[in-house]
Amino acid sequence: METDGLLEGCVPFPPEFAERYRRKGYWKGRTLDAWFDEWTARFGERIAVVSDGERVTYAELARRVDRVAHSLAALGLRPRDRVLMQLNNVPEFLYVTFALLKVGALPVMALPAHREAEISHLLAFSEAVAYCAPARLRGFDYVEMVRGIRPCAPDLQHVLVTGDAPPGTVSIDAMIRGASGAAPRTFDGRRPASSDVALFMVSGGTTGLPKLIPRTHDEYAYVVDIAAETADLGPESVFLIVLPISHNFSFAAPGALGVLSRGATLVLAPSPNPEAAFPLIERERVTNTATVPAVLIQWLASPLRERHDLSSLKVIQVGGSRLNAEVAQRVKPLLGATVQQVYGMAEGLNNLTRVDDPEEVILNTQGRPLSPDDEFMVIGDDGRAVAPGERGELVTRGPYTIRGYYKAPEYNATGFTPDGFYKTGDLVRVTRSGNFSVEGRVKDLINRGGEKISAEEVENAVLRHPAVQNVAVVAMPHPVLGEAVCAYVIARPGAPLTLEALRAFLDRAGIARFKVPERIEIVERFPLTSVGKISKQGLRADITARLRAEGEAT
Ligand code: OOB
Repeated sequence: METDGLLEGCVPFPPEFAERYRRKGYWKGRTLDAWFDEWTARFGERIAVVSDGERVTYAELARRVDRVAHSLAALGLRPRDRVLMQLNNVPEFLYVTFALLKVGALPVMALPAHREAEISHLLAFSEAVAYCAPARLRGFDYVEMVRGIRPCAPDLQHVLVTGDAPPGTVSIDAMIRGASGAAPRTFDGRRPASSDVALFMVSGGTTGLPKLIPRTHDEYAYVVDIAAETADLGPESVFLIVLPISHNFSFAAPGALGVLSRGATLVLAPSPNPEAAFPLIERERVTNTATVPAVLIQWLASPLRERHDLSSLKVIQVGGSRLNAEVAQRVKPLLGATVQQVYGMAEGLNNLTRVDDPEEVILNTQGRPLSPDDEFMVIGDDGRAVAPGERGELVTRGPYTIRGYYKAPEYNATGFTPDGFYKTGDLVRVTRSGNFSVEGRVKDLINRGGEKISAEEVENAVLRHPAVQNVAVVAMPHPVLGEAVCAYVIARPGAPLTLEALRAFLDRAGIARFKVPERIEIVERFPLTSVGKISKQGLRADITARLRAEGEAT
């Protein structure tokens, strides 16, 4: 029996669109877990995942996923239960994710860097019944964190951990070994329909706290399939995951799902540093990977490049933030691989340059949409399409772009056009070759090396500091990350504030480290726009000028 309709709180595709996407064969009417079963049956003895020296075949992957799924069902997980996922790049991420899909429960993809502030919001907002994380990672105790925020998460019943499971938590390792005591059982509850939500991505957010992005089986499977096609993945491909696997780029553009759909091999790196990534590329003869520009710059600059054989690399996808053409140009000579620019978003639309595009396109543009039915417009301030080649905001709809965020009717009313186009908040230009050039944005966020930070969210946290009268958070230029966080603060009279004090305060408040300002400027007043709002443009110009002057001074 299938679940009825779409999960409450989600915005459906209008029937005429859904019908078209099915008729054209984009939506195949199959759930992700059913598709997973096809892969594992077909690719049985091939190597699916390599991690920390362990090699797991597709057949073994299927067995482990089954064991975890039985254990999850025995714990009482039901279809449509939400489960917050905060695992790092370990195979357990795949076991639990596919097991949840089998049970019909819905993973919510948080990032390992999220802390109390984000996790308590995500647990509460998604009404998660379970939370899944490493017990400890890089000196941070996730179990202790979740204990502290339990009062904010009334629905939370189970904490599932990798590594040594402290009392009161459930060991994922025991589930995998089939030692959790779970009796084999079929998942006899209602089965998800392919048109229903499969999982939630988390938005970087432009307003306050992160929003949830519901992705359905049909449309997610479609974009994974065409992304794998466009990235030219085949059974011989070896794909290295260096960015967090729960991010849409690593997971589905084509990412882990695309790799497994082709019978290829996934290699999981614990970190994107050259020290971790290069030996894996050499040992596993990695052919493909996906990075953000900040990581790529690090790779290009690393002396370790000379000490490892990276000649197996064929394609390096680069996305998440704007890649500078000068950097792009050094990739082929120094790393021997072709760049594939990826301009994507967790909300849907994926744009890629194609590996056989002319060099000019590969170096200078962020690619073009994947599906023939991706529709887009580039609009001006008046909401109308700009002249061809002019800059404007990109709005889009199509067979794998959401029609609304989860339980966010007010935001959805402004975040989408009346005819269902998602407003990306990105300023783009369509080049003569028909590709996008991403040239800025209208949304108020900072893109720190691909990590999206809502200015408003950081401002709200800074405002709680007793020495702060008012604050405006803006992006400042950064040579490697592209952008970093700068806070302009009007301090309360007689209350001095240092960067160190502010950072310590925000750490204690439990906001993710990557969002904490790297610089503060104490000012008397903010520049204002003609309508009297704080001029963020003015502040960005100010910090850019200050940094330039300091650079010249040294
Ligand atoms: C990816 O997804 P998100 O959801 O973390 O961030 C989306 C935003 C875009 O709206 C744009 O502002 C920016 O990130 N962005 C880029 C870019 N790729 C993403 N800006 C300039 N150049 C690029 N190549 O970041 C994401 C999702 C799937 C695949 C790749 C990236």
